[in-house]
Amino acid sequence: MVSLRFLLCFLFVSNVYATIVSHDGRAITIDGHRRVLLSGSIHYPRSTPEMWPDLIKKSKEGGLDAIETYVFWNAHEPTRRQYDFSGKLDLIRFLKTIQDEGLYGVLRIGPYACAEWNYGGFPVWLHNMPGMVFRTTNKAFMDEMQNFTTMIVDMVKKENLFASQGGPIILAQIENEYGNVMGPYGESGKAYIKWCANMAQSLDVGVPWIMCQQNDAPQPMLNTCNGFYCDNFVPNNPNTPKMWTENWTGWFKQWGGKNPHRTTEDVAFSVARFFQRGGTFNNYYMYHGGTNFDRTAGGPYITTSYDYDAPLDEYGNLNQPKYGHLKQLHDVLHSMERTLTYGNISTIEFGNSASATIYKTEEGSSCFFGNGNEKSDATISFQGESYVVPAWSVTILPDCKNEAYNTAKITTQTSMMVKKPNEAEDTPSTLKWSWRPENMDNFLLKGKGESTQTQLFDQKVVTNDQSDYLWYMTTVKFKKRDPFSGKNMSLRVNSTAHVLHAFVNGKHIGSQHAENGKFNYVFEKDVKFKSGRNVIALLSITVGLANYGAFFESKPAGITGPIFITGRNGDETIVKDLSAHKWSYKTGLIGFESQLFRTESMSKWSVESVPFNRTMTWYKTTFKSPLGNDPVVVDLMGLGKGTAWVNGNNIGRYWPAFISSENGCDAKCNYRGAYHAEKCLTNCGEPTQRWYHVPRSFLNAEGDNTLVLFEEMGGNPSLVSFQTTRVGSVCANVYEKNIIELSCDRKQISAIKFASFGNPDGDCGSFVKGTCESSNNTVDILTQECVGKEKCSIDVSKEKFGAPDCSGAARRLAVEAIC
Ligand SMILES: *[C@@H]1O[C@H](CO)[C@@H](O)[C@H](O)[C@H]1NC(C)=O
Ligand SMILES: *[C@@H]1O[C@H](CO)[C@@H](O)[C@H](O)[C@H]1NC(C)=O
Ligand SMILES: *[C@@H]1O[C@H](CO)[C@@H](O)[C@H](O)[C@H]1NC(C)=O
Ligand SMILES: *[C@@H]1O[C@H](CO)[C@@H](O)[C@H](O)[C@H]1NC(C)=O
Ligand SMILES: *[C@@H]1O[C@H](CO)[C@@H](O)[C@H](O)[C@H]1NC(C)=O
Ligand SMILES: *[C@@H]1O[C@H](CO)[C@@H](O)[C@H](O)[C@H]1NC(C)=O
Ligand SMILES: CC(=O)N[C@H]1CO[C@H](CO)[C@@H](O)[C@@H]1O
Repeated sequence: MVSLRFLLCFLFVSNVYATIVSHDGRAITIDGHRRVLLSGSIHYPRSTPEMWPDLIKKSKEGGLDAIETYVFWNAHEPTRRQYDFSGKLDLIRFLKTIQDEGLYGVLRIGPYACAEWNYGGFPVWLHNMPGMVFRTTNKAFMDEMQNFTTMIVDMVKKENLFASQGGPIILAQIENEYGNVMGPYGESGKAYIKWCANMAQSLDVGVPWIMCQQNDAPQPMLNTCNGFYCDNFVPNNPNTPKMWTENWTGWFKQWGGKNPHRTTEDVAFSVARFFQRGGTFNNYYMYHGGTNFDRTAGGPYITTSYDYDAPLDEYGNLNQPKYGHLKQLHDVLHSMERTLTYGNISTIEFGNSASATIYKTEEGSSCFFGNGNEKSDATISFQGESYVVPAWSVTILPDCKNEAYNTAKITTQTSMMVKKPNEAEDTPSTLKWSWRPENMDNFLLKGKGESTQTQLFDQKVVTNDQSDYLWYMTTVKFKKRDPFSGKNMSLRVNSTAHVLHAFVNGKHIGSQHAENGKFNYVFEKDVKFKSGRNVIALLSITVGLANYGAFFESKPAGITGPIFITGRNGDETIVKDLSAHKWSYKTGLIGFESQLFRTESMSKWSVESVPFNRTMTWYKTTFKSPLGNDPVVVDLMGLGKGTAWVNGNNIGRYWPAFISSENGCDAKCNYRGAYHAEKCLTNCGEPTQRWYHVPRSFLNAEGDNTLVLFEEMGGNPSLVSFQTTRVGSVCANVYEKNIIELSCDRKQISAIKFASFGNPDGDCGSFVKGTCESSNNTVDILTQECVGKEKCSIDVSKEKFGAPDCSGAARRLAVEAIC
């Protein structure tokens, strides 16, 4: 049916280069052939156009067929009907870069993205339209959603980027994970999803549409799975192939949280198991996570880094061994494309979570041996041979005889990244600073804003999200003979401000933010009011708007109250509710309005007595760009919280003062057993994020560069330094009869720090000799083969390294090389 529909469609499109994308119950078909498709998510605004070609090239070399991205509505339409597709937002250029590299594209228009992106990708002006409810049968919403979706489709069609036009895009997505939140929308939710399907179909893109996490996706929408594991997923129609659109390669990070890691072995296991159980399309979420520049982080409290522990790290470096181990898996899966997509499938269960799946065609067979047991290895007897499948792993045998790959046996090097000081500065870390205070006189002492209301408003309503900052100001008067005048009182604010700074009569009385995982709190501080007029100025700061959940658009932000002042005079208690007082509002800060962050800014800065620990302070310095091509980071250790700019480019919010809790990190991470976001954490007791990415394209290679910081809480800029990040050393720990490649990523291997063939112990960086070891000088052999080269390939064999007797146990080579 479907193929016929698309076929008919093409008879009328006179593009000879058109690619026909369709599907049947087994796989996506391209020009009539069923395909094994491996895809990876890269969100274009989370890197720069200058980085795109390298990221996409590395994705291709990593064995991917396709790149997937969301489209970010609020970035493209910041003000209603005013669009921005420049720089990092140049969607068409990104899609053409994918095309130039010869990869396919998967375009998830949504336009709801989630993605830990500010407000899930919805513009805040949309929320502020009358009668608006998101993601349901609300006319105002549907009109706007259709308008934006249509515009994106038209733009992409105009450039002939759909496969049906000879372009790279093979799949498009409407809505996103709606099935997860649909319940609360009731019947309207069901009607809405039908409307989405019809609307998408009417756009006639000539490629299939997908709906992820949507069990009731109306035909011909393809419903797909998102999750850490999708092997048990069954599509809702026999004609829909088993597709995994979000396979989480790691996890995101929140301010105050730790660094999440998902092991290479477990990611590989989840993918191999998905293909063992009939899957044919897999997308890694994320393949490159990147950076939440500017105010794009969602949340609240999502960090500026969106590294995601993805195969390509935040800066675009290979995250080894994850990148290489998955590349080998992709190569093996591609080599089996025909049997996987056309073979007859049979499965043998051996009990104890061990199973074999055989894909059989006339030409030959391919096998998967799976072991889902968390503790014990399995011995599988198959066609007269016996195979050991380690716990929580899958072995792949493209010919059903020889093991080509096992998810738990890593033969790819581990790369240890290091940060190097900026050699272009004569004396690194002695940057010369100038400063100026944020001008707050009108607010702190006069309480004078732009508008006045006798009510506390949600921050989104007032600011339209044009800024993180909103002043809420009011005055309280005490008569001279008022019994509370001059007495201790307390100010109590029931707050959903992501961060709150409170001032009374110009004096900072305290700051607060929600504890990890919670969104509201009560701020309470003692204050002494004077007789006469007192100004209460509350600065509410957003740190990314909510991006997930039913009706998430109405989750409060800012100071929604109530606000009280309370005091005691002997037995008498007074409680004044200020919530319905006259509140004066002011969006944004003066320094942002006068663009102090711009290099051309003419404002006066002082080099005298640069203050430390001063709230609401601007700092500025100049620096030389680090030499070479290695990615650049700025170490903001010593600072509190604020925003940083390099040459006027906003590199994101910083908050190194937010220390993650001491507990919950695993000294040793076990890949066996189901992964969850609390597993394999590191960085306990350290700043949540200390280093911030400065893309090379933001820098002048010659001459001076400017760094501007706006510090809210108080910090010490004297520790700030620019650094580069690169491979410091590489390690391998592999069994005999494997070939291991060591590579310093275009740098020379300078020395072999450790090498032992036998049963060495420990991990990269801390290897030690075991109880048995070859008497050959392993270090010398490796020095000869590797030192002075960018990469070397080593055959781990007894012919080369000798044959120590390890009491019958398999021998391994452990090596650490310095780059
Ligand atoms: C979107 O709405 C505007 C009016 O606000 C209209 O001019 C424009 O044609 C619409 N675009 C699409 C693609 O429907
Ligand atoms: C696959 O199954 C079909 C239907 O049972 C059968 O006709 C065909 O011969 C099988 N092919 C192979 C290679 O076993
Ligand atoms: C008023 O507050 C100050 C400082 O918090 C405290 O030292 C003092 O004891 C308080 N006085 C009364 C009467 O509570
Ligand atoms: C704060 O407000 C929330 C709702 O906005 C309410 O549930 C809570 O009880 C309030 N807390 C206090 C201490 O007033
Ligand atoms: C800044 O404040 C912190 C904590 O209050 C203090 O430990 C530190 O010494 C202060 N630094 C400077 C340079 O004043
Ligand atoms: C390593 O040892 C084996 C066996 O002991 C020997 O044949 C081989 O030549 C040695 N290789 C080197 C490079 O010394
Ligand atoms: C259901 C669920 O948790 N979905 C999440 C999948 O991962 C993406 C990216 O991390 C999130 O945006 C979704 O919320």
